[in-house]
Amino acid sequence: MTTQSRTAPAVPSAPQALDAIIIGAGFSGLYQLHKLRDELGLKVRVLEKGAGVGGTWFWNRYPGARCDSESYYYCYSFNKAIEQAWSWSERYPEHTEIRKYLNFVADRLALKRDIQLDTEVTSAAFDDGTNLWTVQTVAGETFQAQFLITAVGCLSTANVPKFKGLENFKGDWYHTGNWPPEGIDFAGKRVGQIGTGSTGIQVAPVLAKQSKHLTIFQRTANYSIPARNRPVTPDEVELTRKNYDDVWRRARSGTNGHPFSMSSQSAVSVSDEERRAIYEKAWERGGLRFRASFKDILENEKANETASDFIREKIATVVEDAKVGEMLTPRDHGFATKRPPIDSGYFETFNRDNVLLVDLKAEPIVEVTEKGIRTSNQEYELDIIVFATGFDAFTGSLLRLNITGSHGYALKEAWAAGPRTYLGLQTPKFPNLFTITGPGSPSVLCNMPIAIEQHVDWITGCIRDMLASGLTRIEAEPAAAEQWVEQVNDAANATLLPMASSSWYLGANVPGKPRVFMPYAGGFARYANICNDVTRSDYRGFARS
Ligand code: NA7
Repeated sequence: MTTQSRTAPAVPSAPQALDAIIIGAGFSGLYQLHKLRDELGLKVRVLEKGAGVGGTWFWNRYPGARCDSESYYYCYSFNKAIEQAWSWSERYPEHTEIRKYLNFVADRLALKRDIQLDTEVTSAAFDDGTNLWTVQTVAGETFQAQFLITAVGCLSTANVPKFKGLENFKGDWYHTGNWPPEGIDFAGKRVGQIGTGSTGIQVAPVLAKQSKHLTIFQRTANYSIPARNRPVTPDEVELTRKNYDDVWRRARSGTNGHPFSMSSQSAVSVSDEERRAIYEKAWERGGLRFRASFKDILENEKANETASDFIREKIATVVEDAKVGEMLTPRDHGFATKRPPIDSGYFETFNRDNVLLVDLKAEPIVEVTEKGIRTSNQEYELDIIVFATGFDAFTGSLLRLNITGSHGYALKEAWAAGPRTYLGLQTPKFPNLFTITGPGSPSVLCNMPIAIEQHVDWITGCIRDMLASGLTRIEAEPAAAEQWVEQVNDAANATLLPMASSSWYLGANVPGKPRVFMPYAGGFARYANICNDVTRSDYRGFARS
Protein backbone atom coordinates (compact mmCIF):
# COMPACT_ATOMS: atom_id res chain seq x y z
CA MET A 1 0.00 0.00 0.00
CA THR A 2 1.31 3.45 -0.68
CA THR A 3 0.47 6.36 1.56
CA GLN A 4 1.36 9.92 0.88
CA SER A 5 4.24 10.25 3.34
CA ARG A 6 5.33 13.83 3.70
CA THR A 7 8.51 14.51 1.79
CA ALA A 8 11.59 16.28 3.06
CA PRO A 9 11.69 20.08 2.83
CA ALA A 10 14.89 21.79 1.63
CA VAL A 11 15.66 23.16 5.10
CA PRO A 12 15.06 20.97 8.17
CA SER A 13 12.65 22.52 10.65
CA ALA A 14 13.57 23.52 14.22
CA PRO A 15 12.78 20.83 16.81
CA GLN A 16 9.26 20.90 18.19
CA ALA A 17 9.31 20.55 21.97
CA LEU A 18 6.97 18.02 23.59
CA ASP A 19 6.77 16.07 26.83
CA ALA A 20 6.15 12.74 25.11
CA ILE A 21 6.21 11.34 21.60
CA ILE A 22 4.17 8.27 20.74
CA ILE A 23 4.88 6.37 17.53
CA GLY A 24 1.77 4.69 16.11
CA ALA A 25 -1.96 5.41 16.25
CA GLY A 26 -3.48 1.98 16.73
CA PHE A 27 -5.11 0.60 19.87
CA SER A 28 -1.92 1.33 21.86
CA GLY A 29 -1.08 4.80 20.63
CA LEU A 30 -4.64 6.12 20.97
CA TYR A 31 -5.00 4.99 24.57
CA GLN A 32 -1.50 6.14 25.50
CA LEU A 33 -2.21 9.60 24.08
CA HIS A 34 -5.42 9.84 26.09
CA LYS A 35 -3.68 8.83 29.33
CA LEU A 36 -0.67 11.11 29.02
CA ARG A 37 -2.54 14.11 27.65
CA ASP A 38 -5.85 13.93 29.49
CA GLU A 39 -4.75 12.45 32.80
CA LEU A 40 -1.20 13.70 33.26
CA GLY A 41 -1.68 16.92 31.30
CA LEU A 42 1.41 16.37 29.16
CA LYS A 43 2.10 17.86 25.77
CA VAL A 44 2.04 14.83 23.50
CA ARG A 45 2.18 14.14 19.77
CA VAL A 46 1.41 10.85 18.05
CA LEU A 47 3.36 10.29 14.84
CA GLU A 48 1.62 7.85 12.52
CA LYS A 49 2.90 6.57 9.19
CA GLY A 50 -0.56 5.75 7.82
CA ALA A 51 -3.13 8.17 6.46
CA GLY A 52 -5.58 7.30 9.23
CA VAL A 53 -5.78 5.86 12.72
CA GLY A 54 -6.10 2.11 13.22
CA GLY A 55 -2.56 0.74 13.31
CA THR A 56 -2.64 -2.92 12.30
CA TRP A 57 -6.22 -2.42 11.17
CA PHE A 58 -5.27 0.50 8.97
CA TRP A 59 -3.00 -1.72 6.89
CA ASN A 60 -4.66 -5.14 7.02
CA ARG A 61 -7.64 -4.61 4.69
CA TYR A 62 -7.52 -7.86 2.77
CA PRO A 63 -10.91 -9.47 2.13
CA GLY A 64 -11.91 -11.58 5.12
CA ALA A 65 -9.64 -9.72 7.60
CA ARG A 66 -11.24 -10.02 11.04
CA CYS A 67 -10.06 -10.22 14.61
CA ASP A 68 -9.88 -13.63 16.25
CA SER A 69 -10.99 -12.40 19.68
CA GLU A 70 -14.73 -11.95 20.03
CA SER A 71 -15.88 -8.41 19.41
CA TYR A 72 -17.37 -7.76 22.86
CA TYR A 73 -13.93 -8.01 24.40
CA TYR A 74 -11.77 -6.96 21.46
CA CYS A 75 -12.13 -3.34 22.56
CA TYR A 76 -11.16 -0.91 25.28
CA SER A 77 -12.34 -1.34 28.83
CA PHE A 78 -11.08 1.93 30.30
CA ASN A 79 -14.05 4.15 29.53
CA LYS A 80 -17.58 3.23 30.61
CA ALA A 81 -19.26 5.75 28.29
CA ILE A 82 -17.45 4.37 25.23
CA GLU A 83 -18.06 0.79 26.31
CA GLN A 84 -21.80 1.45 26.70
CA ALA A 85 -22.18 3.53 23.54
CA TRP A 86 -20.60 1.16 21.02
CA SER A 87 -22.32 -1.90 19.50
CA TRP A 88 -20.54 -4.52 17.46
CA SER A 89 -22.48 -6.07 14.60
CA GLU A 90 -20.75 -9.46 14.40
CA ARG A 91 -19.13 -12.00 16.68
CA TYR A 92 -15.84 -11.35 14.84
CA PRO A 93 -15.97 -7.92 13.21
CA GLU A 94 -14.30 -7.19 9.90
CA HIS A 95 -11.39 -4.77 9.63
CA THR A 96 -13.71 -1.99 8.42
CA GLU A 97 -15.77 -2.14 11.60
CA ILE A 98 -12.67 -2.22 13.84
CA ARG A 99 -11.35 0.90 12.07
CA LYS A 100 -14.74 2.53 12.55
CA TYR A 101 -14.56 1.71 16.26
CA LEU A 102 -11.06 3.15 16.64
CA ASN A 103 -12.12 6.31 14.80
CA PHE A 104 -15.17 6.53 17.06
CA VAL A 105 -12.93 6.36 20.14
CA ALA A 106 -10.46 8.86 18.68
CA ASP A 107 -13.28 11.32 17.90
CA ARG A 108 -15.05 10.84 21.19
CA LEU A 109 -11.85 11.62 23.13
CA ALA A 110 -10.81 14.37 20.68
CA LEU A 111 -7.52 12.57 20.06
CA LYS A 112 -7.01 13.42 16.40
CA ARG A 113 -5.82 16.96 17.01
CA ASP A 114 -2.65 15.51 18.54
CA ILE A 115 -2.10 12.81 15.94
CA GLN A 116 0.06 13.65 12.95
CA LEU A 117 -0.78 11.30 10.08
CA ASP A 118 1.34 10.48 7.00
CA THR A 119 4.39 10.86 9.20
CA GLU A 120 7.03 8.19 9.03
CA VAL A 121 9.71 8.21 11.70
CA THR A 122 13.22 7.75 10.33
CA SER A 123 15.25 7.90 13.56
CA ALA A 124 15.07 8.41 17.30
CA ALA A 125 18.17 9.34 19.31
CA PHE A 126 18.67 9.83 23.04
CA ASP A 127 20.86 12.62 24.44
CA ASP A 128 22.52 11.81 27.78
CA GLY A 129 23.18 15.49 28.45
CA THR A 130 19.55 16.58 28.34
CA ASN A 131 17.75 13.22 28.85
CA LEU A 132 15.70 14.06 25.77
CA TRP A 133 14.78 12.00 22.73
CA THR A 134 15.05 13.58 19.28
CA VAL A 135 12.81 12.03 16.66
CA GLN A 136 13.09 12.72 12.94
CA THR A 137 10.63 12.05 10.19
CA VAL A 138 10.80 11.43 6.45
CA ALA A 139 9.60 15.00 5.93
CA GLY A 140 12.61 16.30 7.86
CA GLU A 141 10.61 17.39 10.87
CA THR A 142 12.28 17.10 14.27
CA PHE A 143 10.56 16.53 17.60
CA GLN A 144 12.08 16.47 21.05
CA ALA A 145 10.59 14.99 24.21
CA GLN A 146 11.61 13.47 27.50
CA PHE A 147 9.61 10.31 26.90
CA LEU A 148 9.41 8.21 23.76
CA ILE A 149 6.78 5.51 23.56
CA THR A 150 6.64 3.06 20.70
CA ALA A 151 3.13 1.86 19.92
CA VAL A 152 3.98 0.19 16.63
CA GLY A 153 2.30 -3.18 17.19
CA CYS A 154 3.81 -6.64 17.07
CA LEU A 155 2.75 -7.50 13.53
CA SER A 156 3.32 -4.42 11.41
CA THR A 157 6.31 -5.08 9.18
CA ALA A 158 5.29 -7.22 6.23
CA ASN A 159 7.46 -10.24 5.47
CA VAL A 160 7.75 -10.54 1.69
CA PRO A 161 10.02 -13.50 0.92
CA LYS A 162 12.81 -12.69 -1.49
CA PHE A 163 11.76 -15.02 -4.29
CA LYS A 164 14.03 -14.98 -7.29
CA GLY A 165 12.46 -13.17 -10.23
CA LEU A 166 9.62 -11.35 -8.44
CA GLU A 167 10.57 -8.18 -10.30
CA ASN A 168 9.89 -9.97 -13.61
CA PHE A 169 6.28 -10.84 -12.81
CA LYS A 170 3.98 -9.15 -15.33
CA GLY A 171 0.92 -9.39 -13.14
CA ASP A 172 0.25 -7.59 -9.83
CA TRP A 173 1.34 -8.70 -6.39
CA TYR A 174 0.26 -7.64 -2.93
CA HIS A 175 1.06 -8.44 0.69
CA THR A 176 -2.02 -8.83 2.87
CA GLY A 177 -0.54 -6.48 5.47
CA ASN A 178 -0.19 -3.65 2.92
CA TRP A 179 -3.53 -3.96 1.20
CA PRO A 180 -4.60 -1.09 -1.11
CA PRO A 181 -7.48 0.86 0.48
CA GLU A 182 -9.40 0.91 -2.80
CA GLY A 183 -9.45 -2.92 -2.84
CA ILE A 184 -8.55 -5.30 -5.65
CA ASP A 185 -10.85 -6.64 -8.35
CA PHE A 186 -10.24 -10.38 -8.58
CA ALA A 187 -13.08 -11.09 -11.02
CA GLY A 188 -11.90 -13.29 -13.89
CA LYS A 189 -8.35 -13.47 -12.48
CA ARG A 190 -6.07 -16.40 -11.80
CA VAL A 191 -4.80 -15.80 -8.31
CA GLY A 192 -1.88 -17.40 -6.48
CA GLN A 193 -1.84 -17.21 -2.69
CA ILE A 194 1.33 -17.97 -0.75
CA GLY A 195 0.93 -18.70 2.97
CA THR A 196 -1.58 -20.52 5.12
CA GLY A 197 -1.26 -18.84 8.53
CA SER A 198 -4.16 -17.02 10.20
CA THR A 199 -4.23 -14.51 7.36
CA GLY A 200 -4.06 -17.05 4.54
CA ILE A 201 -6.80 -19.05 6.20
CA GLN A 202 -9.02 -15.95 6.41
CA VAL A 203 -8.39 -14.68 2.89
CA ALA A 204 -8.53 -17.98 0.94
CA PRO A 205 -12.31 -18.60 1.12
CA VAL A 206 -13.00 -15.06 -0.08
CA LEU A 207 -10.42 -15.14 -2.87
CA ALA A 208 -11.84 -18.46 -4.04
CA LYS A 209 -15.28 -16.89 -4.36
CA GLN A 210 -14.11 -13.67 -6.02
CA SER A 211 -11.56 -15.01 -8.49
CA LYS A 212 -11.69 -17.23 -11.55
CA HIS A 213 -9.13 -19.62 -10.08
CA LEU A 214 -7.14 -19.76 -6.87
CA THR A 215 -3.87 -21.67 -6.39
CA ILE A 216 -2.84 -21.93 -2.75
CA PHE A 217 0.87 -22.51 -2.14
CA GLN A 218 1.21 -24.16 1.26
CA ARG A 219 4.53 -24.63 3.04
CA THR A 220 3.18 -25.88 6.37
CA ALA A 221 -0.26 -27.39 6.82
CA ASN A 222 -2.15 -25.67 9.63
CA TYR A 223 -4.81 -26.46 12.19
CA SER A 224 -7.88 -24.25 12.23
CA ILE A 225 -11.04 -24.07 14.30
CA PRO A 226 -14.31 -22.82 12.79
CA ALA A 227 -14.99 -19.23 13.88
CA ARG A 228 -18.78 -19.68 13.64
CA ASN A 229 -19.03 -16.00 12.90
CA ARG A 230 -22.56 -14.57 12.97
CA PRO A 231 -24.38 -11.32 13.65
CA VAL A 232 -24.66 -10.25 17.28
CA THR A 233 -28.28 -9.91 18.44
CA PRO A 234 -29.58 -6.78 20.25
CA ASP A 235 -30.26 -8.96 23.31
CA GLU A 236 -26.65 -10.10 23.41
CA VAL A 237 -25.46 -6.49 23.14
CA GLU A 238 -27.66 -5.52 26.09
CA LEU A 239 -26.55 -8.46 28.18
CA THR A 240 -22.88 -7.77 27.54
CA ARG A 241 -23.31 -4.11 28.44
CA LYS A 242 -24.83 -5.09 31.76
CA ASN A 243 -22.09 -7.62 32.48
CA TYR A 244 -19.04 -5.71 31.34
CA ASP A 245 -17.47 -5.39 34.80
CA ASP A 246 -17.54 -9.14 35.09
CA VAL A 247 -16.25 -9.62 31.52
CA TRP A 248 -13.19 -7.46 32.23
CA ARG A 249 -12.57 -9.03 35.64
CA ARG A 250 -12.54 -12.48 34.06
CA ALA A 251 -10.39 -11.33 31.13
CA ARG A 252 -7.74 -9.89 33.44
CA SER A 253 -7.65 -12.84 35.79
CA GLY A 254 -6.79 -15.46 33.18
CA THR A 255 -3.91 -16.62 31.03
CA ASN A 256 -4.80 -15.11 27.68
CA GLY A 257 -6.87 -12.02 28.41
CA HIS A 258 -10.05 -13.71 27.24
CA PRO A 259 -13.09 -13.71 29.56
CA PHE A 260 -13.38 -17.48 29.59
CA SER A 261 -11.44 -19.72 31.88
CA MET A 262 -9.29 -22.68 31.09
CA SER A 263 -10.82 -26.05 31.96
CA SER A 264 -9.43 -27.55 35.16
CA GLN A 265 -9.43 -31.04 33.60
CA SER A 266 -6.55 -32.80 31.93
CA ALA A 267 -7.20 -34.15 28.42
CA VAL A 268 -5.63 -37.45 29.44
CA SER A 269 -7.63 -37.85 32.65
CA VAL A 270 -11.00 -38.37 30.99
CA SER A 271 -12.41 -41.25 28.95
CA ASP A 272 -12.21 -41.18 25.15
CA GLU A 273 -15.97 -40.60 24.92
CA GLU A 274 -15.94 -37.76 27.40
CA ARG A 275 -12.97 -36.09 25.68
CA ARG A 276 -14.59 -36.38 22.27
CA ALA A 277 -17.83 -34.89 23.59
CA ILE A 278 -15.91 -31.92 25.03
CA TYR A 279 -14.00 -31.32 21.79
CA GLU A 280 -17.20 -31.69 19.70
CA LYS A 281 -18.92 -29.07 21.85
CA ALA A 282 -15.96 -26.71 21.56
CA TRP A 283 -15.80 -27.30 17.79
CA GLU A 284 -19.50 -26.46 17.46
CA ARG A 285 -19.13 -23.33 19.60
CA GLY A 286 -16.12 -22.32 17.51
CA GLY A 287 -13.32 -19.86 18.13
CA LEU A 288 -10.12 -19.75 20.14
CA ARG A 289 -11.91 -21.09 23.20
CA PHE A 290 -11.31 -24.55 21.75
CA ARG A 291 -7.79 -24.18 23.16
CA ALA A 292 -9.24 -23.97 26.70
CA SER A 293 -11.06 -27.32 26.41
CA PHE A 294 -8.44 -28.91 28.65
CA LYS A 295 -5.86 -27.34 30.91
CA ASP A 296 -2.88 -29.19 29.46
CA ILE A 297 -3.27 -28.91 25.69
CA LEU A 298 -0.23 -26.66 25.61
CA GLU A 299 1.65 -28.37 28.42
CA ASN A 300 1.58 -32.09 27.82
CA GLU A 301 2.41 -33.75 24.51
CA LYS A 302 -0.10 -36.56 25.00
CA ALA A 303 -2.85 -34.09 25.82
CA ASN A 304 -1.87 -31.99 22.84
CA GLU A 305 -1.99 -35.01 20.55
CA THR A 306 -5.64 -35.60 21.49
CA ALA A 307 -6.57 -32.10 20.28
CA SER A 308 -4.36 -32.40 17.19
CA ASP A 309 -5.91 -35.77 16.30
CA PHE A 310 -9.43 -34.46 16.75
CA ILE A 311 -8.80 -31.61 14.30
CA ARG A 312 -7.01 -33.92 11.85
CA GLU A 313 -10.12 -36.09 11.80
CA LYS A 314 -12.29 -33.05 11.17
CA ILE A 315 -10.13 -32.04 8.20
CA ALA A 316 -10.53 -35.53 6.75
CA THR A 317 -14.30 -35.27 7.18
CA VAL A 318 -14.60 -31.87 5.54
CA VAL A 319 -12.20 -32.21 2.60
CA GLU A 320 -13.73 -34.44 -0.09
CA ASP A 321 -10.52 -35.38 -1.91
CA ALA A 322 -8.58 -37.63 0.49
CA LYS A 323 -5.23 -36.74 -1.10
CA VAL A 324 -5.86 -33.02 -0.69
CA GLY A 325 -7.15 -33.66 2.85
CA GLU A 326 -3.90 -35.38 3.74
CA MET A 327 -1.86 -32.50 2.27
CA LEU A 328 -3.86 -30.13 4.47
CA THR A 329 -3.28 -32.20 7.60
CA PRO A 330 -0.58 -30.91 9.94
CA ARG A 331 1.77 -33.64 11.09
CA ASP A 332 4.93 -31.73 12.01
CA HIS A 333 3.69 -29.69 14.97
CA GLY A 334 0.99 -29.91 17.60
CA PHE A 335 -2.21 -27.88 17.72
CA ALA A 336 -1.69 -24.32 19.03
CA THR A 337 2.10 -24.58 19.25
CA LYS A 338 1.89 -22.08 16.39
CA ARG A 339 -0.74 -19.34 16.61
CA PRO A 340 -4.02 -21.25 16.01
CA PRO A 341 -6.15 -19.67 13.29
CA ILE A 342 -9.94 -19.64 13.25
CA ASP A 343 -11.76 -19.74 9.95
CA SER A 344 -14.94 -19.26 7.98
CA GLY A 345 -14.98 -22.18 5.56
CA TYR A 346 -11.24 -22.66 5.02
CA PHE A 347 -11.11 -26.43 4.59
CA GLU A 348 -14.39 -26.38 2.62
CA THR A 349 -12.67 -24.06 0.12
CA PHE A 350 -10.63 -27.00 -1.16
CA ASN A 351 -13.84 -28.73 -2.30
CA ARG A 352 -14.36 -26.03 -4.93
CA ASP A 353 -13.53 -26.76 -8.56
CA ASN A 354 -11.61 -23.50 -8.96
CA VAL A 355 -9.16 -24.13 -6.09
CA LEU A 356 -5.86 -25.97 -6.32
CA LEU A 357 -3.51 -26.78 -3.42
CA VAL A 358 0.23 -26.91 -4.06
CA ASP A 359 2.39 -28.53 -1.38
CA LEU A 360 5.64 -26.56 -1.26
CA LYS A 361 7.34 -29.24 0.82
CA ALA A 362 6.94 -31.59 -2.15
CA GLU A 363 7.59 -28.96 -4.84
CA PRO A 364 9.35 -25.84 -3.51
CA ILE A 365 9.08 -22.50 -5.26
CA VAL A 366 12.07 -22.07 -7.56
CA GLU A 367 11.28 -18.62 -8.92
CA VAL A 368 8.65 -16.13 -9.88
CA THR A 369 8.48 -15.83 -13.64
CA GLU A 370 6.87 -13.28 -15.97
CA LYS A 371 3.77 -15.46 -16.06
CA GLY A 372 3.49 -16.77 -12.52
CA ILE A 373 5.23 -19.09 -10.06
CA ARG A 374 7.56 -21.90 -11.01
CA THR A 375 7.99 -24.73 -8.52
CA SER A 376 10.39 -27.63 -8.88
CA ASN A 377 7.55 -29.44 -10.73
CA GLN A 378 5.90 -26.91 -13.03
CA GLU A 379 4.97 -23.31 -13.77
CA TYR A 380 1.61 -22.01 -12.46
CA GLU A 381 0.29 -19.15 -14.58
CA LEU A 382 -1.18 -16.32 -12.52
CA ASP A 383 -2.56 -12.80 -12.93
CA ILE A 384 -2.21 -11.79 -9.27
CA ILE A 385 -0.02 -13.08 -6.43
CA VAL A 386 -1.18 -12.55 -2.85
CA PHE A 387 1.52 -12.86 -0.23
CA ALA A 388 -0.06 -13.98 3.04
CA THR A 389 3.43 -14.58 4.33
CA GLY A 390 3.24 -12.91 7.71
CA PHE A 391 5.37 -10.35 9.45
CA ASP A 392 8.80 -9.61 10.81
CA ALA A 393 7.06 -9.90 14.16
CA PHE A 394 7.86 -8.13 17.44
CA THR A 395 11.19 -6.60 16.48
CA GLY A 396 10.88 -5.65 12.78
CA SER A 397 8.94 -2.43 13.27
CA LEU A 398 11.06 -1.35 16.25
CA LEU A 399 14.39 -1.92 14.52
CA ARG A 400 13.23 0.00 11.47
CA LEU A 401 12.90 3.13 13.62
CA ASN A 402 16.71 3.43 13.85
CA ILE A 403 16.70 3.95 17.59
CA THR A 404 19.94 4.91 19.32
CA GLY A 405 20.05 5.09 23.10
CA SER A 406 22.58 6.17 25.67
CA HIS A 407 25.96 7.19 24.13
CA GLY A 408 24.76 6.35 20.64
CA TYR A 409 24.14 2.65 21.35
CA ALA A 410 21.93 1.26 18.56
CA LEU A 411 18.91 -0.93 19.28
CA LYS A 412 20.05 -3.09 16.35
CA GLU A 413 23.25 -3.76 18.26
CA ALA A 414 21.50 -4.33 21.60
CA TRP A 415 19.21 -6.88 19.99
CA ALA A 416 21.70 -8.47 17.60
CA ALA A 417 21.21 -11.86 19.28
CA GLY A 418 17.48 -11.31 19.78
CA PRO A 419 15.49 -8.83 21.86
CA ARG A 420 16.57 -8.38 25.48
CA THR A 421 14.12 -6.37 27.53
CA TYR A 422 12.99 -5.94 31.09
CA LEU A 423 9.29 -6.90 31.22
CA GLY A 424 9.01 -6.11 27.50
CA LEU A 425 8.73 -2.49 28.60
CA GLN A 426 12.30 -1.22 28.48
CA THR A 427 15.72 -2.16 27.13
CA PRO A 428 18.90 -1.34 29.10
CA LYS A 429 20.78 1.69 27.71
CA PHE A 430 17.57 3.14 26.24
CA PRO A 431 16.44 5.53 28.97
CA ASN A 432 12.93 6.99 28.92
CA LEU A 433 11.95 4.71 26.05
CA PHE A 434 8.90 2.52 26.64
CA THR A 435 7.64 -0.16 24.30
CA ILE A 436 3.95 -1.05 24.40
CA THR A 437 3.54 -4.84 24.06
CA GLY A 438 7.25 -5.19 23.36
CA PRO A 439 9.08 -8.53 23.09
CA GLY A 440 9.17 -10.20 26.49
CA SER A 441 5.58 -9.24 27.36
CA PRO A 442 2.44 -11.39 26.85
CA SER A 443 1.31 -9.37 23.78
CA VAL A 444 0.21 -11.74 21.01
CA LEU A 445 -0.40 -14.63 23.41
CA CYS A 446 -3.11 -12.46 24.88
CA ASN A 447 -6.25 -10.70 23.70
CA MET A 448 -4.38 -7.60 22.51
CA PRO A 449 -6.53 -4.76 23.92
CA ILE A 450 -6.17 -6.25 27.40
CA ALA A 451 -2.39 -6.54 27.03
CA ILE A 452 -2.21 -3.00 25.64
CA GLU A 453 -4.28 -1.42 28.41
CA GLN A 454 -2.14 -3.05 31.07
CA HIS A 455 1.05 -1.72 29.46
CA VAL A 456 -0.32 1.77 28.90
CA ASP A 457 -1.59 1.95 32.49
CA TRP A 458 1.79 0.82 33.82
CA ILE A 459 3.76 3.27 31.66
CA THR A 460 1.43 6.12 32.63
CA GLY A 461 1.76 5.30 36.33
CA CYS A 462 5.53 5.12 35.99
CA ILE A 463 5.74 8.53 34.29
CA ARG A 464 3.31 9.99 36.83
CA ASP A 465 5.51 8.76 39.69
CA MET A 466 8.63 10.14 38.05
CA LEU A 467 7.11 13.55 37.54
CA ALA A 468 5.79 13.61 41.10
CA SER A 469 9.27 12.80 42.43
CA GLY A 470 11.08 15.23 40.13
CA LEU A 471 12.90 12.39 38.32
CA THR A 472 13.96 12.82 34.71
CA ARG A 473 15.44 9.48 33.72
CA ILE A 474 14.45 5.81 34.00
CA GLU A 475 16.39 2.94 32.57
CA ALA A 476 16.14 -0.85 32.87
CA GLU A 477 19.12 -2.35 34.70
CA PRO A 478 21.11 -4.90 32.64
CA ALA A 479 20.88 -7.54 35.39
CA ALA A 480 17.09 -7.15 35.57
CA ALA A 481 16.83 -7.59 31.81
CA GLU A 482 19.09 -10.67 31.89
CA GLN A 483 16.91 -12.24 34.57
CA TRP A 484 13.75 -11.35 32.70
CA VAL A 485 15.03 -12.92 29.47
CA GLU A 486 15.62 -16.09 31.50
CA GLN A 487 12.11 -15.93 32.90
CA VAL A 488 10.67 -15.49 29.40
CA ASN A 489 12.62 -18.57 28.26
CA ASP A 490 11.56 -20.58 31.31
CA ALA A 491 7.91 -19.63 30.80
CA ALA A 492 8.07 -20.73 27.15
CA ASN A 493 9.90 -23.95 28.02
CA ALA A 494 7.19 -24.85 30.50
CA THR A 495 4.84 -25.06 27.50
CA LEU A 496 4.91 -26.85 24.16
CA LEU A 497 5.16 -23.53 22.30
CA PRO A 498 8.88 -23.74 21.43
CA MET A 499 8.25 -27.10 19.70
CA ALA A 500 6.92 -25.48 16.55
CA SER A 501 10.26 -24.80 14.95
CA SER A 502 8.90 -22.62 12.11
CA SER A 503 6.87 -20.35 14.35
CA TRP A 504 7.01 -16.56 14.16
CA TYR A 505 6.92 -16.53 17.97
CA LEU A 506 10.54 -17.70 17.58
CA GLY A 507 11.42 -15.46 14.66
CA ALA A 508 11.82 -18.58 12.52
CA ASN A 509 9.71 -17.22 9.65
CA VAL A 510 12.26 -14.56 8.66
CA PRO A 511 15.53 -15.91 7.23
CA GLY A 512 18.53 -14.81 9.29
CA LYS A 513 16.50 -13.61 12.29
CA PRO A 514 17.83 -14.81 15.67
CA ARG A 515 15.73 -17.66 17.06
CA VAL A 516 14.50 -16.47 20.42
CA PHE A 517 11.07 -17.11 21.89
CA MET A 518 9.75 -13.54 22.10
CA PRO A 519 6.38 -13.29 23.89
CA TYR A 520 6.05 -13.98 27.63
CA ALA A 521 4.11 -17.26 27.96
CA GLY A 522 3.64 -17.25 31.73
CA GLY A 523 0.12 -15.87 31.47
CA PHE A 524 -1.40 -12.41 31.53
CA ALA A 525 -2.51 -12.33 35.18
CA ARG A 526 0.87 -13.51 36.43
CA TYR A 527 2.65 -10.97 34.25
CA ALA A 528 0.44 -8.10 35.42
CA ASN A 529 1.13 -9.11 39.03
CA ILE A 530 4.86 -9.04 38.40
CA CYS A 531 4.59 -5.52 36.91
CA ASN A 532 2.52 -4.31 39.87
CA ASP A 533 5.00 -5.83 42.27
CA VAL A 534 7.84 -3.99 40.51
CA THR A 535 5.94 -0.72 40.97
CA ARG A 536 5.29 -1.42 44.64
CA SER A 537 8.94 -2.24 45.25
CA ASP A 538 9.98 1.22 44.10
CA TYR A 539 10.55 0.15 40.50
CA ARG A 540 12.87 -2.76 41.25
CA GLY A 541 15.17 -3.40 38.28
CA PHE A 542 14.92 0.16 36.96
CA ALA A 543 17.56 2.83 37.63
CA ARG A 544 15.82 6.16 38.17
CA SER A 545 17.45 9.53 38.63
P1 NA7 B 1 1.99 -16.27 9.68
O1 NA7 B 1 1.23 -16.92 10.74
O2 NA7 B 1 3.44 -15.99 9.90
O3 NA7 B 1 1.80 -17.13 8.36
C1 NA7 B 1 2.59 -16.91 7.22
C2 NA7 B 1 2.38 -18.02 6.23
O4 NA7 B 1 3.22 -17.79 5.11
C3 NA7 B 1 2.76 -19.39 6.78
O5 NA7 B 1 1.91 -20.33 6.23
C4 NA7 B 1 4.19 -19.54 6.26
O6 NA7 B 1 4.60 -20.87 6.17
C5 NA7 B 1 4.05 -18.91 4.91
N1 NA7 B 1 5.35 -18.47 4.40
C6 NA7 B 1 6.18 -17.55 4.92
N2 NA7 B 1 7.29 -17.43 4.17
C7 NA7 B 1 7.15 -18.30 3.15
C8 NA7 B 1 7.96 -18.64 2.04
N3 NA7 B 1 9.16 -18.09 1.86
N4 NA7 B 1 7.50 -19.57 1.19
C9 NA7 B 1 6.30 -20.13 1.38
N5 NA7 B 1 5.48 -19.86 2.42
C10 NA7 B 1 5.91 -18.95 3.29
O7 NA7 B 1 1.35 -14.85 9.29
P2 NA7 B 1 -0.18 -14.46 9.23
O8 NA7 B 1 -0.25 -13.13 8.60
O9 NA7 B 1 -0.99 -15.54 8.66
O10 NA7 B 1 -0.60 -14.34 10.73
C11 NA7 B 1 0.10 -13.49 11.62
C12 NA7 B 1 -0.75 -13.15 12.80
O11 NA7 B 1 -1.62 -12.09 12.49
C13 NA7 B 1 -1.70 -14.18 13.28
O12 NA7 B 1 -1.14 -15.23 13.92
C14 NA7 B 1 -2.63 -13.39 14.13
O13 NA7 B 1 -2.04 -13.12 15.39
C15 NA7 B 1 -2.77 -12.15 13.35
P3 NA7 B 1 5.33 -21.60 7.42
O14 NA7 B 1 4.25 -21.89 8.40
O15 NA7 B 1 6.32 -20.60 7.98
O16 NA7 B 1 5.97 -22.79 6.84
